[in-house]
Amino acid sequence: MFNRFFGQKPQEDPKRDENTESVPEQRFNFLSRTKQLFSRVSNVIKQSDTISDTLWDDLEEELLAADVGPSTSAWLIERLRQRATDEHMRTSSQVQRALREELVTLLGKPAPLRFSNQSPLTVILIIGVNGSGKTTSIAKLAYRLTREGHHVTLAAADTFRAAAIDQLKEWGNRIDVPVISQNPGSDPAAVVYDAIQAAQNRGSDVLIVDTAGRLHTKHNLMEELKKMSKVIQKFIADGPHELLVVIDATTGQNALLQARKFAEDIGLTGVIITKLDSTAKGGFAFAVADDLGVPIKFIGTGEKVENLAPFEPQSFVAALFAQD
Ligand SMILES: Nc1nc2c(ncn2[C@@H]2O[C@H](COP(=O)(O)OP(=O)(O)O)[C@@H](O)[C@H]2O)c(=O)[nH]1
Ligand SMILES: [Mg+2]
Repeated sequence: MFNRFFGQKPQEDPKRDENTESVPEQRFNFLSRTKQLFSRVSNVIKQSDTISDTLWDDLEEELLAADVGPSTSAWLIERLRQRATDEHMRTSSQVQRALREELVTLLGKPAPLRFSNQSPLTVILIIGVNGSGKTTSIAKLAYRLTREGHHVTLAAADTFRAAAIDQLKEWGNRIDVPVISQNPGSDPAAVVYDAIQAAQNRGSDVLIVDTAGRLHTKHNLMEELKKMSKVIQKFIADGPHELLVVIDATTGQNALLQARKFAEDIGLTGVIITKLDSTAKGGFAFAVADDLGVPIKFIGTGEKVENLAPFEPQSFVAALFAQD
């Protein structure tokens, strides 16, 4: 399994990312910057002659540098120390293996999208601060689902900015997916109402709702989300089926603080981490999984519509430590 990702060359040209879904060796090119930091994590372990306090201190420092985050890094070190004692570890490769195992465990099991088993229509709400990549991720997800044979409708419930509605419509045109919208400033819950009816009339099986990302008026945003959920539940008792927060990896630990506020106030079901291709802070995924307690469902790996991948913890960790 791990060997599959060994020996791959870092890919310099971001354009080469497209259409590489089916080519395993190239699937993780987008992680090249993050990998540089994780090779330092590996080196600290490899270069250590003994399993000592110095190793644990140096390792923690490198995990922090890789943006794994203070509490997650501290937890990992504690866990590894314990395992090293319990399992009588003597070699650096034992520590290396244990670290990988713990990182995979932190990320949890692969978590596919949840589809309704009661209603023909599954409703997915997408939330997150402006600029995090919500609208782009919605287009990517719609594109992916359409290719898998689903019939998708989109709802432009980010009615706060005219540009947001136009952007979603533009994506809808490009990927040939209907977008239900109203005028800027209209009630997002009314858009959702229309969109559910339209989706049902068209025989769609998935409705994805784009929402506004105004954290500075957090209360209103939460009220808006509750109202949207109520409208959805009028039609579909077990909806919404997914409430996914989009987090921009380039903003690192700050974005995590914002997402935690969402997680505390509403029932998040998962995370989409975007822009992993533009950052060395991919280690941030571990902090996200650890801190928010919901699975990472998808990752954004570029700006193109194909650049959204289901998150696979085991492959992700393997790719981080793959040697070029
Ligand atoms: N490189 C890269 N850029 C992304 C990714 N996802 C989104 N973006 C870019 O991030 C910017 C903001 O995205 P947008 O969808 O408008 O964010 P929204 O305000 O949350 O709806 C756009 O320029 C997108 O092209 C990604 O995975 N990788
Ligand atoms: Mg948007």
